[in-house]
Amino acid sequence: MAKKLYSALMTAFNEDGTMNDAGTRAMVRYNIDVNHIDGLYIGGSTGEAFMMSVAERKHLFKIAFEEAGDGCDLIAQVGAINLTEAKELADYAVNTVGYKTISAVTPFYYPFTFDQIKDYYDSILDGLDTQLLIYSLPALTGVSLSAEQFGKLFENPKIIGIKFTNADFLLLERVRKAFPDKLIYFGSDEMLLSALVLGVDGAIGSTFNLNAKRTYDEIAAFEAGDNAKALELQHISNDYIMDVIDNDLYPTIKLLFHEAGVDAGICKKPMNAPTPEMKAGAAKIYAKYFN
Ligand code: HMN
Repeated sequence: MAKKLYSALMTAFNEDGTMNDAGTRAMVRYNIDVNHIDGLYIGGSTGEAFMMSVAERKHLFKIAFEEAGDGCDLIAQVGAINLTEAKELADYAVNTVGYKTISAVTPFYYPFTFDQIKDYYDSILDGLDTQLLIYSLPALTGVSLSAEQFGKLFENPKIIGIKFTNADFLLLERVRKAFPDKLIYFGSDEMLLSALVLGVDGAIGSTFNLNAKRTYDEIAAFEAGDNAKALELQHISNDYIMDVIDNDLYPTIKLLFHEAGVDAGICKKPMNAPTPEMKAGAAKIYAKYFN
């Protein structure tokens, strides 16, 4: 099965923190029309969803779905530390809007037991006709799951895989071997090539919003057995990703969209508003990697 690339969709905001729908829709369009992306991961970390109200998250699911039409796969990230809200978001995404696939971040902040985490996933899925990707991101959530624990979550047949944002390659290999039929989408864009070697099904990430073509070329080179070319492309992508991180990750991706002619709005506070220095930095990055 061909490996798939999903951009983690950004949410555009106005200076007063309200949602900028035109900007979000324009980023959906860019991903479909210019990147020819396989899919979009909506309302994740890159989407700033954890700083949005439930009403705003629902609105995001609705406009992204409307704009994308059948142009690409869509995954709605419904996870929230408030399980009632996560269930409401899941029900809305699936039954009101029509998403076929959802994802949920592991519940974070409090040190929940594994049984509590399993109950969270089973509760989100209870009564819903859908499929779910576990969103595992230990660096930000503090929640690390073992291969055995992933296996226990997979006992729920609606759980089809993992969005694996983790540099633990031994764990990735163990999970890949133990669950060959589950989907694993890798989430650390800068380590994609190593994850491809371990047999991931694709990747979901923020940096593909602008860097999709180079990443598709890398995957194609890897699949053709041209590891030297794949590594050369990963080196360039990583130069790009490091430059973007140094310039402030999420605000800079939005500035790069501006450079590409897409009015992507800005980030929501407490993320940074773009400064003249950041704008100049983004213009340089765009000229260096995309011209
Ligand atoms: C999401 O939930 O929005 C993303 O899919 C998360 C994704 O794994 C990104 N992780 C974070 O932003 C924390 C990566 O694409 C990441 O931005 C990239 O590898 C640069 O470090």
